[in-house]
Amino acid sequence: MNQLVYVNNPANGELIHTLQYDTEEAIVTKIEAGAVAFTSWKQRSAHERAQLLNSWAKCIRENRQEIGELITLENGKPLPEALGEVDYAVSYIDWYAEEAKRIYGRTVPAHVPNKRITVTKEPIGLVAAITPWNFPAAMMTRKAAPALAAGCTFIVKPAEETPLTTIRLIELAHSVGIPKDALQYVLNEGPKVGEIFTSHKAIRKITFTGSTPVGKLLMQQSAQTVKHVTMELGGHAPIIVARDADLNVAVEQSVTAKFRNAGQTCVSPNRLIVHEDIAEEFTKLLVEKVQTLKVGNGFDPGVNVGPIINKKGFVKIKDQIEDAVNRGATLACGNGYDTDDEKGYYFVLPTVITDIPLDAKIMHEETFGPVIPVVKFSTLEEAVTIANDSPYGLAAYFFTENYKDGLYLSENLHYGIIGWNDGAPSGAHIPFGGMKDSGVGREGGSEGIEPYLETKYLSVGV
Ligand code: TXE
Repeated sequence: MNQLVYVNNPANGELIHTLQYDTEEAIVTKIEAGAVAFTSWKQRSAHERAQLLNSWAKCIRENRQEIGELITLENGKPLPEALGEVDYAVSYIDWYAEEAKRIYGRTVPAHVPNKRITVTKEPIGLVAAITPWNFPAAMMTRKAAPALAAGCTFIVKPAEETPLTTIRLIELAHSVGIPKDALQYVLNEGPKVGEIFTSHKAIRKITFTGSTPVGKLLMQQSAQTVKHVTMELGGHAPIIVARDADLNVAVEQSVTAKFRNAGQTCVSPNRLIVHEDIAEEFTKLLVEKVQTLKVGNGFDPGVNVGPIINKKGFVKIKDQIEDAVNRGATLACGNGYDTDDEKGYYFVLPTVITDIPLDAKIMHEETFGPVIPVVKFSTLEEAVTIANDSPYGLAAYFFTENYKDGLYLSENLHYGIIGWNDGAPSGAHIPFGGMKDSGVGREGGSEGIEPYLETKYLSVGV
């Protein structure tokens, strides 16, 4: 008898759906089918693959409301945000349908007259993905679309918390003609699937979005069979607010970026680093704005901040707040929870923390919750030192009207994504990814298809 997976609504703990885990044998059978499907999928023309991706995108758009509601149901984010995620997810399919037609090779001038040298690109093979629960649609399409466009076949294990969106997206793909074995999912616990995926020789690449410890483990395991890896791991984004920043813009954008998905995004700002001359005014405006945010069930109109995904996530956030308070920090607003262990839901009030020492946990650990500390700086060099004092290097933001200061910050922040007067620098057309413990590789843009391609070089004697 297969083990059951229970999918619960994080807003009230209610059971939404019950699914069966795949057995180990079933997972291996699917991997083998994916490897067989690769030989025919890669032979389809790039134009045909693009057409199928376009049909998939169209079909998801036609079912936008249903998919959005599914995301809110299993992830908890407010419905308008969930619908925005559907649009964002589809934009990756649109983009890679076009990129499929732009996979070029080149001719290299030979070093002797009687040779011709060409370099071509080929799909890597069967790709396995492991995705998180915070963007159940977008994290899947951001990986599946470039893989399929490149000519790879694809198998994904969605997060235990949010498998329903992935399953539905794959059903829609099959309904428009993407072959069943070219795009598959498996259900089982992360560690078990991780071991099977990484040890199976037919899988040539692992693409993962999730926590840094799991990413490190998957990289180690993937080394056994020398797989390619793309790792999109955690983040701990700083926002630097310079003395000359437009405070209204800085507050508006900081709040939007921070509290989206209840702070459960890898690019969520986790540290506000504000010039000492404007810190008081900035904090006042920030707290006023944060106090307008409505917390609740993502299906209720006007809700801005939904539940925390599960107890584990909640415990981490609460521990960071308590640690800050124990070290003498002040809670400028927030400091409240609505939880029910028995039912299984966890809400955290949007919280702003001030007077916090730099060695507090929240200044160094990824928060993944609707909480943000504010610290002061006096020189830009100091701001950069605080901002870079993190094992992570995914996204960093700053607000300044000064061109030279902006260049200084953008060149000295060790992050893969920089937002200058911009709290939302993501999109299908641009490379997303981080430095240091935030991962390896980029997703999106022309860079995002490269990790699914091998380079082959042909030397012909003539
Ligand atoms: O992550 P996990 P969790 C960070 C964030 C969050 C923390 C924990 O800080 O609070 O991680 O979240 C699968 N082998 N991010 O526990 O465990 C798991 O089944 C293979 C940031 O949800 O990394 C799920 O599908 N796979 C991140 C996926 O990994 C394993 C998004 C993510 O789960 C596995 C999510 C294993 N041994 C969390 N163990 C981002 N970059 O946005 C688990 N998994």
